[in-house]
Amino acid sequence: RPTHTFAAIDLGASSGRVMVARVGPESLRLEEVHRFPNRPVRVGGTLHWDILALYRGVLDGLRAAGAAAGGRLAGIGIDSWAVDYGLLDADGALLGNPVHYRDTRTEGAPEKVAAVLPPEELYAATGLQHLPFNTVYQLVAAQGTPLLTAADRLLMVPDLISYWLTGHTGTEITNASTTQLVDPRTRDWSPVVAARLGLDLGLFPPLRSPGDPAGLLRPEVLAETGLTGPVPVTAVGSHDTASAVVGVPAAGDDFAYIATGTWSLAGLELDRPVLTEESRAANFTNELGVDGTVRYLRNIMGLWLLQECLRTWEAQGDPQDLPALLDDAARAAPLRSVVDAGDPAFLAPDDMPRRIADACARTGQPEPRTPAEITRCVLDSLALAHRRAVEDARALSGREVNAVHIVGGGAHNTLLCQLTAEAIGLPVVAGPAEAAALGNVLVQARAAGVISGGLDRLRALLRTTQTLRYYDPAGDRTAWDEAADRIATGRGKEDGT
Ligand code: ADP
Ligand code: LRH
Repeated sequence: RPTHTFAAIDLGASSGRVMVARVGPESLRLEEVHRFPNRPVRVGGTLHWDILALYRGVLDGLRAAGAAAGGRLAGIGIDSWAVDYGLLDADGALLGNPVHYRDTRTEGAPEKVAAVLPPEELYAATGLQHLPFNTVYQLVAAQGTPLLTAADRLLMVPDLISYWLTGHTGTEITNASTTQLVDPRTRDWSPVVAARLGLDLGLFPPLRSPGDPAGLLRPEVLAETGLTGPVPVTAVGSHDTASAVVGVPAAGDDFAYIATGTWSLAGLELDRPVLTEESRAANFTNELGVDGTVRYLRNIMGLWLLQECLRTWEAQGDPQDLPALLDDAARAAPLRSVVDAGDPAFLAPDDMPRRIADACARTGQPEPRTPAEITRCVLDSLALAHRRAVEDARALSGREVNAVHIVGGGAHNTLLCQLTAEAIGLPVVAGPAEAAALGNVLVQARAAGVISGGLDRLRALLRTTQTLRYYDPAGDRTAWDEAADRIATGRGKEDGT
């Protein structure tokens, strides 16, 4: 049977990668052709994405993809992390450099927004979890600045890369839903929210959906990458988490997913949003998914906690080898100290081992000291946060859950997968690690007519072609209950409740 070769550009907060997939009606083979680090840059007191370095990584990756595919690609799709954007002037030139969601410029913006639009009303209109960096807060923080005033258009990061590759603009809906300016019921902008906050929706190019054409590679891109035209770019779930959820190899609908990379995004796929006050209080988000679905999930701090520990140890002259560290962590005392992986104290880049030890001390637990103890604390804490998110999602949506899927880079972390299975008390299926790239190419291949069917059909192809690992929920649940109580008590103390 003939196969077609597609490229997925997947930009994560820790690395960007270009993957090539050979897809046929019953076959799917993914190959990484280029990976490059994503290193933010602080300049003038502001934390930026190095967007041109990322774009260079994209071009290098497309050149490598062309080399792997004999110069011919059937299509390209782009996904990246959410919420961030670039501004263009009327000539289409980039104004300034996209700001990183971990920058502190949004401090005070949630309070400013709440003064004109109470959190209850904002949630009822947009269904988005309160995260201090949602695009809406970034825009309110930038209101009146020369840059925003000069802007003619605003492009979310994957739409910006797509614009540079094709010369055409658009706003892909799954990523637009992370701006907190979209109504998840209508799957369209919320003019009421924008008007109340004085934000101009005219900055956004028209909405497009996964599967829509996004333009052809420009001649200068073909020349630079050695690709033979025409090469179509197709809109995919351009929010990486939307593509990762397409890449969950589940059968049926009684599953929860945890996309674990820099963040852990844990929740359910639903066909309509849950906009209740209980859902807002539990800080659950209703992001939009592919094929009219809703991604009902909670953002959990994720492996950022470990990445930032590794960065700190390295800066302190004590670099760690990740596989050896994870082996040591597996032998460290379990559940000795745990932290709340939703604590905003962990959001910004800084000394993470210190912040973790401080959080343990604040909640009356022993301070982890060695890298192995700190790593065990991080992984136990993530497993607990995964459990809480899955239990809350079940209770708030009424959906039955019988299996948990872990996808993303964290699927390689066998200790995290095992701890998550034990904490939740349900079987865990781990993999694929590159779910976002797979979800990206599956949507392209379907749009190109190479494969057909709904998400269930795309997932069936994953089950027959990808390697998965299974984890049994063995062990003593009472230890996890007791640790969960410690976090709840700590949270209570910090809230003053
Ligand atoms: P993002 O897309 O947010 O950049 P990824 O999904 O690529 O993140 O996940 C990156 C994380 O996955 C790393 O920080 C690391 O913790 C984990 N990871 C990747 N490979 C391995 C591995 N071989 N063993 C253990 N953990 C791994
Ligand atoms: C994961 C992710 C997540 C967002 C965050 C900003 O890469 O897209 O879904 O909340 O980055």
